[in-house]
Amino acid sequence: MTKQKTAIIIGITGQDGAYLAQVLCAKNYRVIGVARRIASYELWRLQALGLADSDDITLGELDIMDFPATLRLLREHKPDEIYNLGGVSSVASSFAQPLVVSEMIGLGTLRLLEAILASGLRPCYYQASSSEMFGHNDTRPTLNVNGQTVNEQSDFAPVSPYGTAKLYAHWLITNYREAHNLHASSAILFNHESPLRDVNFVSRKIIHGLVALSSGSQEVLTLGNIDNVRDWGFAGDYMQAAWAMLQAETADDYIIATGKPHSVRSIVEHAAAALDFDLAWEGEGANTTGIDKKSGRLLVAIDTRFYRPTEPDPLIG
Ligand code: NAP
Ligand code: F7E
Repeated sequence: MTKQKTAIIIGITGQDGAYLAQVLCAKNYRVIGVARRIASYELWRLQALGLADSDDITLGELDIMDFPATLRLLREHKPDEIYNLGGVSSVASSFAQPLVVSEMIGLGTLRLLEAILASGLRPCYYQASSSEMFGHNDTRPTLNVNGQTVNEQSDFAPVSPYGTAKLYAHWLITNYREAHNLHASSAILFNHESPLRDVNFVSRKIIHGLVALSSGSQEVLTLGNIDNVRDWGFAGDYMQAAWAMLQAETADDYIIATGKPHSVRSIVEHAAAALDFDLAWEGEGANTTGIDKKSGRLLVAIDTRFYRPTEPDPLIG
């Protein structure tokens, strides 16, 4: 069957890349999927979705910092759509490696936009912006958070190098849309999870840790601030939204969220109940512990090394 459109996914080996590939293949796209490395072990997510050997997907290596390689890729495949998911996605890592993370997210996006202009092509463009750009309102009283939802008009006040770099990239999209008339849209994505999430993010870390404990592991699950609140959704749904954004006649910014707040603590409670633990919390703050009342075993403890120097307010979209 003749392919409907060609799309480039930058970051196809990540969580969203795998789900987006699934969405596009189902819509009869020719998918060009790139990431910095395409080693076989990096393809576990595509394998999980049955897509690693798909004839509809051409895999290749690309670092978005490499302008000539990006330009070659664009000229070779002449995409109708480009999805930029590439970059370090860990907020915690951005405190440890602020320069690397900021250059990749900020200047990586700029290089990609410049490569699009240099190619002479006019693909529709998707930018993975983040709710981390909203940050907190201690110094910005106009920010509409703390129990209320934020929207596309809310002020930004990022509190991490990751959020700050994402905001720089976000404003680039707005500028290139206006200055160069590009069909470039930003998804302001709130946290989204799945079985394909990296195990260092809190949802998978909790499930992974508690499943191990229920299978006999003695290793206590150690977490940071369990009273942090986020708006968590399912990654597969959010990638449906990513595709839909690029089908709109005009480009725009879109919040992608559920509007429902949950704490990290509540995820622990749900996962523990599903695994038949009878979880009881004891203590407060850094001295909090989670005990299985049935066996008396220590399941959860706090390790302040997982606290971040600064955290956004509860982020609800
Ligand atoms: P992920 O699992 O960490 O995937 C990131 C992808 O980018 C991987 O394929 C990674 O592969 C690739 N990548 C990293 N650096 C690159 C570079 N320099 N050049 C090309 N590719 C590069 O992240 P995700 O959860 O799928 O998220 C996708 C995007 O959405 C990210 O930009 C993230 O910041 C953003 N976002 C995610 C969430 C969320 O809750 N998941 C929320 C808001 C925004 P290699 O490292 O092997 O190159
Ligand atoms: O943390 C708290 C942590 O690392 C969620 C990325 O996709 O979403 C993601 O960033 C919350 C935070 O995700 C632990 O402090 C407590 O408040 O799963 P996370 P994140 O940092 O929110 C945003 C929107 C993105 O844009 C990012 O790309 O959980 N937390 N204890 C912990 N977090 C971790 N990782 N580990 C803990 O032990």
